[in-house]
Amino acid sequence: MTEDLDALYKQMAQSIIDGESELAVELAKKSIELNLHPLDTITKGFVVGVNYIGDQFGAGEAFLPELVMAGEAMKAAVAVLEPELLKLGEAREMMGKVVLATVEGDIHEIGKTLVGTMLSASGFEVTDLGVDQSADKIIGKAIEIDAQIIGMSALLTTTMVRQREVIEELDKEGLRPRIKVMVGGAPISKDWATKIKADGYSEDAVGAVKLAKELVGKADQ
Ligand code: B12
Repeated sequence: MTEDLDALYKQMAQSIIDGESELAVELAKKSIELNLHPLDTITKGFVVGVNYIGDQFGAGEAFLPELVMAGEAMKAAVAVLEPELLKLGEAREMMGKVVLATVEGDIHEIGKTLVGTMLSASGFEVTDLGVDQSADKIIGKAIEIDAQIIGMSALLTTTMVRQREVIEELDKEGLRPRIKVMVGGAPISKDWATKIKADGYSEDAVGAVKLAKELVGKADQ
């Protein structure tokens, strides 16, 4: 059984590497039939593939069309699994309001959306603004809905500086510490979060939920 499972995870990774959206969707559905944990399916299966193609691209051994197709396949697979992730959360008290966005100039959305789904499943009310969002839009929405947390994703070394801009703007307007800021994305580190004075950083969606709970003072729930 474990060997079968390993083979299935490998097939999932390969479907992303090959940019085979239909196959990725089929495999995601199969994982649900097999009652696999959706987060395992994502992290042990599909993410392995998208990371591989990302590394290949970084090394000049894969090109933009392959990156785009892998991204599409990844998005399609995660979309099948999102309702399953939401089902994992039980109804409970509202934990807090989060405005989530990928920063301006950056269109990577898969990780940000996954973080949003996990936060929703854990009782947070999430307003996902989507990708390529300016500081003004992010802060404006947070004020409008009286959010406790702003979560920002950045996947490019050229766009991670935008996270700092949002924090500086919040400081200037005297909106901290009322609005806490958490940051994430592949190039983001704890050091970066400290440097830009974010309230927290997490390297994955499970950690993002833990962090968000800490930021609203509900770490024990
Ligand atoms: C898929 C992909 C794309 C897709 C995105 C599709 C989509 N709809 O999102 C497409 C093809 C569009 C794309 C485009 C580009 N990409 Co791209 N892409 C990737 C790739 C392979 C995977 C990203 C991904 O989805 N990972 C899977 C998810 C689940 O992981 P994640 O995003 O890291 O998110 C997790 C954590 O980071 C964290 N997290 C994320 N957000 C947040 C937020 C908060 C608040 C918290 C707490 C946590 C958190 O939790 C998530 C879940 O566990 C990465 C390589 C990589 N390994 O990261 C390159 C990569 C990020 N891309 C790269 C590049 C260069 C580009 C392009 C500039 C290419 C080009 N020449 O046009 C463009 C940029 C366009 C733009 N302006 O944004 C480079 C960046 C290099 C750099 N140092 O800046 C990378 C690293 C590839 C490489 N090795 O060169 N890309």
